[in-house]
Amino acid sequence: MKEKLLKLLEDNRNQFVSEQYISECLTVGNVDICKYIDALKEEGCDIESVPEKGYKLLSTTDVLTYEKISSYLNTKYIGREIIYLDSVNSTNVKAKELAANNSVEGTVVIAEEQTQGRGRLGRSWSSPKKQGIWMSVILRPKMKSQDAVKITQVAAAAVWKAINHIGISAKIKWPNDIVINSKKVCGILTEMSGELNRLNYVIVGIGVNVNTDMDSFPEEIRHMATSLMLESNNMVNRKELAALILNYFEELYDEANNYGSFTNSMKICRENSVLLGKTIKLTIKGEEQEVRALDINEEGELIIQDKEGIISKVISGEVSVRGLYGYV
Ligand code: BT5
Repeated sequence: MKEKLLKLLEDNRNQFVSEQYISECLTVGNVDICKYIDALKEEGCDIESVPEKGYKLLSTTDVLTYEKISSYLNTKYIGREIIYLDSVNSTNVKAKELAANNSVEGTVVIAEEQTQGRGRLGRSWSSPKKQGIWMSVILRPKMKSQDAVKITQVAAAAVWKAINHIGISAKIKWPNDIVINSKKVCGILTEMSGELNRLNYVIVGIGVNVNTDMDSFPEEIRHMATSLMLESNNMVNRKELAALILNYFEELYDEANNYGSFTNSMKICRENSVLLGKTIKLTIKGEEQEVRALDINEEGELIIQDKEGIISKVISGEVSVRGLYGYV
C-alpha cells in the first residue's frame, strides 16, 4: 500500500493530492493514509502536508546509490563499485581522476546532477538534478586503441537494449546518440588515455534523459531533446534502467574485450539505426557534405555514398550528423 501511495504521489509530482482522492484511488481510510505518509517520510521522502490541500511529494528515495541499484544488477564487475555523488562537474572528469589513481575496471561514477556535463568536441551536456542517469564507466580494455573507439557503439547497443527492455521503442543515431521520434534521449562520450598500442583506460560516459521535463532542458535544445518520461507518459524507474544498461553493457563489452567480437553490438546498431537508407548531412572538421548513409560495418564505420556515387567509410571520431530537415 505504501508503494501504491508513493506511486500516486509521484504521478502527481509537484502538486497537492487530497486525502479524499487518495482514499478513493486506493480504498484506504484517512488514519491509514497518515500512517503510510509517516512511513514514507521516515524512509527519506520529502512530503509536504497542508490541511485542506493534502500531500505534495517534493523528493523521494529515488537515488542512484549502489544500495538501490544492486538489486537489479546481475554483472560480475561492471558497477560493483559505484562512486555516488549528489553533484559533480562531470562524471567523466571524476572517472578520469579515479582511473589515473588505479580504480578497478568496472568502477562506475554516478551523479544526480552535473554542473558542467560534457558532450563531444567541447560541447556541453545538460544534466538536471535527479531527472536522468549521468554516469561514467571506467574500463581497462586489452584491445588496441583503434578497436577501443568501437566501445561507443557497444554502449549505444547496451542503452538501446535497456530502453527496449522497459518497453520503449528507440533508434540509434550513429555514432553516439539514442533517439526517440527524431529527438535525442541519450548521448555517449568515450574518452581514452594511452598510446597507440597500450591503453591505460577508457571512460564511457552515458547520459540518459529519463524523467526530464521539457522546461528543464535549456531553451536552445528543446526542439531536439526529449526524455523517456515525455515519450512514454510515465515516470521511469532510474535505478532499474541504470542497472539494465550496465547489465547489457557488460555482456557486450565482454564479447569485445575477451573474444575480439563486436558483431552483436554492431548488429544492434545497424538493425536499429535511424540513419541507414537516408540522405544526411555530415560535418567533418567543419566541412559539410550531403551523403546517403548505406551501412555500418564491423569496424563501426559508417558507409556513405556521395552525390557522384562514390562510396567511402567514415570513422566516428570528429563527425556530426544531421538529417536534411532537422536532427535526424
Ligand atoms: C554527446 O555529445 O551526446 C555526449 C553526451 C555525454 C553525456 C554524458 S553524461 C555522463 C558523462 N559525463 C559527462 O560530462 N558527459 C557524459 P554530442 O554528440 O557532442 O552532443 C552534445 C549536444 O547535444 C549539445 O551540443 C546539445 O545540442 C545537445 N544536448 C545537450 N544536452 C542534452 C540533453 N540532456 N539531451 C539531449 N541533447 C542534449
